[in-house]
Amino acid sequence: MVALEIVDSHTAGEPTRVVTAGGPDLGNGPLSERVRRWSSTLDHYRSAIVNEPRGSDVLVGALLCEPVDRTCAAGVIFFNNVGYLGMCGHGTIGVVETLRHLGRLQPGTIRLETPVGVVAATLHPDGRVSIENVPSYRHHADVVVDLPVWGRFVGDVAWAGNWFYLVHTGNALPLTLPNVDVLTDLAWQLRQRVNAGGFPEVDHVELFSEAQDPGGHSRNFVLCPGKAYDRSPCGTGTSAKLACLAARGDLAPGETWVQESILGTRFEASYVWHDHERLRIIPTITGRACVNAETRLLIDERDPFAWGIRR
Ligand code: PYC
Repeated sequence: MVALEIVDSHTAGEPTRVVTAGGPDLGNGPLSERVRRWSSTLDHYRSAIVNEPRGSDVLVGALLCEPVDRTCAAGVIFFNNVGYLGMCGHGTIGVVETLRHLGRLQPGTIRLETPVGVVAATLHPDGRVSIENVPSYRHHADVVVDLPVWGRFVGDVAWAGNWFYLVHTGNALPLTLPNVDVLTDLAWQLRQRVNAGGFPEVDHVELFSEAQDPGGHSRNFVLCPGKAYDRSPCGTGTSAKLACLAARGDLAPGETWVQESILGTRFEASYVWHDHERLRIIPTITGRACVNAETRLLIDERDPFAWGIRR
């Protein structure tokens, strides 16, 4: 019998399952190497933790591990229903709230090592968490996608710890829960076309409209790699949005951007230049997570779905 200690939380509606003990032994090499090892030989652990029957398509897992960089409080590897994420903004906020819940963290700033670089996370005295993401940039502007029935879309490809195709779809198709099926279908078609059109690395699609609530700057719908949509405004997605705004000169450094999710939950975001000449930014995303479960997952080899239902 394998037992894993976990803490569940949600950040602005999007769930995170932090594995605090009992996860796979990935050695102590660079985190990117540990991900390769996990995905090639121990992937069943990923599926057991986040997939049904213990989890669901929307759940993002976070494995806490020893960092290589000793200035970091911990290493963290994020994963989902189909694979592994470079970084995860809502997940990092969930990790910080989890560490606070476990009594391992006081207000202040820590560094966390991820497979794509070190991020800083600040727990504020009021419980909000700000994360300073990895350097982010617009990779390609004005990528045109023509879809049957839908017509033409023009969007940007950007990196912010994950790869995104970002496109303003306007208010004609409201980014609201009753439209989730059609939004998912549209975003999936866009992803396939963008992948086929020279950007095979893009695995997140982010649709934008005007904000629906006062004080918001934009609303988004983010489709994740395993076809689940992000209930939060997506930390890396908001970072990618800032990189595109910065590259266009549409948002100044230090200016606050309020990003609404499809649920209407919000992240506040801003950036500083990392490399002005190359239009690379360091985004900061602020949000709040709530812990909602603390338990042990049991993996019994006699269970036909011990290692999860895998696609
Ligand atoms: O918040 O960065 C994020 C994220 C990525 C996928 C789901 N959430």
